[in-house]
Amino acid sequence: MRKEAILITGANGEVGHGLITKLAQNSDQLILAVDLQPIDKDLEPLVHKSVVGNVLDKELFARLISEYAITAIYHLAALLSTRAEYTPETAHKVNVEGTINLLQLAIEQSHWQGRPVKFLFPSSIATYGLPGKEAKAKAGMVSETQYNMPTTMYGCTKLYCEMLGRYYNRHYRQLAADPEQHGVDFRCIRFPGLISAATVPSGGTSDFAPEMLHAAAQNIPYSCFVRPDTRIPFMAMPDAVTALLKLAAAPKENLSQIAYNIGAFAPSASEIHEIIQKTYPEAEITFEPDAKRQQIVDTWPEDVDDSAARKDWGWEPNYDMNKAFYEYLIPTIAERYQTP
Ligand code: AKB
Repeated sequence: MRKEAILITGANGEVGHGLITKLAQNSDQLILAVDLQPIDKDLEPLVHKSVVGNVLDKELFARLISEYAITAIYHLAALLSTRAEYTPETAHKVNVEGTINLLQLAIEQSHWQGRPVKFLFPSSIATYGLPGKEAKAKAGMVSETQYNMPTTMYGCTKLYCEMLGRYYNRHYRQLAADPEQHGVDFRCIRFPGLISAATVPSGGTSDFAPEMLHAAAQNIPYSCFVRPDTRIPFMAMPDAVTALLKLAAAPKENLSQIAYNIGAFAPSASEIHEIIQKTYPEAEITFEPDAKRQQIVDTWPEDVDDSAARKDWGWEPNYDMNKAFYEYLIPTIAERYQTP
């Protein structure tokens, strides 16, 4: 008999860290972790098995399913928005083909198990493409169906993978003589910029907020690559992990859509600067906008309308901006860098 397990790709990433920690605390399900790098030391004791490998490597997944029945997949591996612009075709390969490989694995596993396998997918505010900063200010909160015109390869791949998820969920091989019995139970969250105390992100365009904070805590000068008035939604990492687990646990019949916005707080870069400067008055933070990265952030919304998530599966952030900084980020980061 194969053992039942949850599969997590991109396990070493920001979300992976928080998710594995929480899953290991709250359930006895076996966790299979896949990442390009060997699993981080702090995660090692929490997972049943870790595999170093690429989401494009079908053999790797074939070997895993010979041993395990995968009951749920958290497919976190992706190239983020800034990095993807340097190698757009590679980003397309990793983000889209990687997702198809996992969707295919999910559908095969659904057949074996006679029930849909859950597939949790982190999408992003990068799926939006507002025409510019005036339109952005005018639009305010955007709903899931507005401005789906991403300008980055990352945004394009995320939006397309949402569509693929819908296809595998509802329409897979719709012309076959034996139409799909189970499908993949695909559920997706469009995350805002995430801020974690445990990890510093790399390759994203919303990274200015976590970079500013981690630099200040280490007393390293930081030059912010967007204008002070730049506003996008952000969220503390524990809320992002809670949201994934909450969406995963929601009764299927309550879910009226495939992809959900979730929001928490939507500060400008200067408001983030102010709160950091209050705790670290010595911090050397300057603003030197990079016109090209700024252009990307100017296409992302100021805030998101998350009423569908609130209604369908009870989404509610636990951390507003003050709580995120004063009760989670600043104390945890101080401990990490041993600052007073
Ligand atoms: C990025 O900046 O690429 C990500 C995102 C907003 O999805 N953090």
